[in-house]
Amino acid sequence: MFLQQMVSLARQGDRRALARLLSSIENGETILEPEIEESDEWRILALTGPPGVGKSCLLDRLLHVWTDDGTKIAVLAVDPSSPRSGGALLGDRVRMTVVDHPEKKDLVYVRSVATRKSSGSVPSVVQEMAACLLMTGWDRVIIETVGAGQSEVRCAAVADRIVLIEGPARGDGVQAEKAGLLELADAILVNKSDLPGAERHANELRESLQLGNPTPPEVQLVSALRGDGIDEAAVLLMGLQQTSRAERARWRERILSHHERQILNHSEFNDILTNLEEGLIGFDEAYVKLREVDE
Ligand SMILES: Nc1nc2c(ncn2[C@@H]2O[C@H](COP(=O)(O)OP(=O)(O)OP(=O)(O)O)[C@@H](O)[C@H]2O)c(=O)[nH]1
Ligand SMILES: [Mg+2]
Repeated sequence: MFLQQMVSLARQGDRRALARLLSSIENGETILEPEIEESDEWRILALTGPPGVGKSCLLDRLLHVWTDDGTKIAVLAVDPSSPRSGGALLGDRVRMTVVDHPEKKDLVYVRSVATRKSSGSVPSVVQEMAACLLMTGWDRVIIETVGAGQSEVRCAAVADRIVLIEGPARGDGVQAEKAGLLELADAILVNKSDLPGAERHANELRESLQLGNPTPPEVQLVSALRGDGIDEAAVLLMGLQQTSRAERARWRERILSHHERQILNHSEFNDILTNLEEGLIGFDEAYVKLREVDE
């Protein structure tokens, strides 16, 4: 009842209802069962990359362009729980200018996902929130996530396409490769092209991607600060097709995340942990139980 009513209000543009709906998913009070559809046109796009690389600034620029034709776009900004010290993060976030723009503000919705609050699997929560936004009349959903840990990588894998945002070279090689992010990317934007080292890094990435890869993802230079390359990036991303290599990596992440979600949401999960703790059952038995279909 609550769900239907809130969905219907949110569809009519009631942002308080939408916020309540998303919070109830975030808190695990509402569980949606999103279906993963495959189509040529993406509905969920992930922007991922190291902290401070300019993801939010870039997204703000892209939103200004993408909403020009009236497309309604919602953003889920996933707050990392680990990479930087907790509290200050939200305040740290660059304010999106598009949300204050008189003609654009109704076409954009920005919502943070506080991963620290979540007791369940974060990627599942993000996936359900994205599905909820699509259900309530948003044309596209963008997930902004710091590509730092495995959980963040899985958040990105929820999306239909993944765009990796990089910055100028820092002299320590291609970090994204280590994080397993490079193989998930359908395109790469090297931001801060106004700074030295950006072009060098773009070349490093191109070289690294060409190794054993017949159809490497595109690498483009942009500057969110100056607005250079933004129109080109907006076109590239909007029409982005998935690369087969990224598709395979994404399915892998999705299966792992589904598995984790099933286990975390199992009705007996806490009891089984207690039994393990008390030595009443062993690991094998516990695991078999957790994999039994839960009614
Ligand atoms: N020089 C330069 N600075 C930029 C550019 N884009 C963003 N910045 C600056 O980089 C800093 C971080 O920008 P954000 O957009 O917050 O970066 P982010 O990747 O979203 O950061 P987190 O969400 O905290 O991971 C800000 O101080 C921006 O002003 C750019 O193209 N050139
Ligand atoms: Mg940001």
